[in-house]
Amino acid sequence: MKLKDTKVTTSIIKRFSQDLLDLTELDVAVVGAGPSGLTAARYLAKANVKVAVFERNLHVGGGLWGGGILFPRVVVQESAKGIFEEIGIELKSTNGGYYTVDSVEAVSKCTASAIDAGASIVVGFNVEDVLIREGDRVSGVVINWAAVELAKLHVDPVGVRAKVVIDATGHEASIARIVQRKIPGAKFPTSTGGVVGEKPMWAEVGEREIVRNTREIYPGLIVTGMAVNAVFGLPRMGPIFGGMLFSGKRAAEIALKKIRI
Ligand code: 48F
Repeated sequence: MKLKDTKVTTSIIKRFSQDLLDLTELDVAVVGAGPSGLTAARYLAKANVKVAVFERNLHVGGGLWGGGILFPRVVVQESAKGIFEEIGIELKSTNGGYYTVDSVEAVSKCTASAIDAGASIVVGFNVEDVLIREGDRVSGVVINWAAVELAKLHVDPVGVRAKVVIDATGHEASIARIVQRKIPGAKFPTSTGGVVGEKPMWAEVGEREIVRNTREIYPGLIVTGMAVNAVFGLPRMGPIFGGMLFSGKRAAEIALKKIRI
């Protein structure tokens, strides 16, 4: 059979345009495809919620790939074992109730399980703004090709409507910072009323507090993962990852409640 160049072209353009059109109205938009965002997306999709993850890199996984000091293994505490096993990740027991996980396996299975549950993941898209509607509510995200930003091209972005937005952007907490910058008087439930900024590393406290503080910080905006610690001024925790997955799960539970009101 003769391969027609234009068939390759039209197949790609038709398929991706269709996929993208389908994502213009969402139940939940997750920003960032790190462990917390992927986990939130998986639980939401499992509950039949229309959810898409927008990731600015061409790869998913965020800070999970690099493990600790570039040794691609991360640590999981006893209490978080189940949430990793749920998606078939193998845990190797070390000393004193700690387990190690292969980063590549963890990224792959967090991603595959989210997709299999029905979540869409789009890479190469930067979320550069939010939509504010219905009074003062975060009602969607504003996206552009990350390549446009990298090349510093003057190209306008487009909007995507979502009932709930989840900031899973990691240390940057970039969506919370956008809301803080663009909405004068916006108040978050933090000690300063805004993004406090992450504190020095203390795994024990960081892991304990991340789930407790995973919440809606502004109408329509939920924070999860390291973005929680950045927003609330909590310590970072280094290469221990139980809290990331638990926080993603908690964000999904909160989003579900909001959607179903
Ligand atoms: O950083 P990241 O992995 O966030 P996380 O899910 O997990 C944190 C851990 O990896 C690690 C840690 C564990 O103790 O400290 O750092 O909280 O993933 C965040 C993802 O968000 C993307 C970014 O490229 C990364 O893949 N991202 C950030 N800002 C934007 C974004 C944006 N404005 N638009 C799209 N993607």
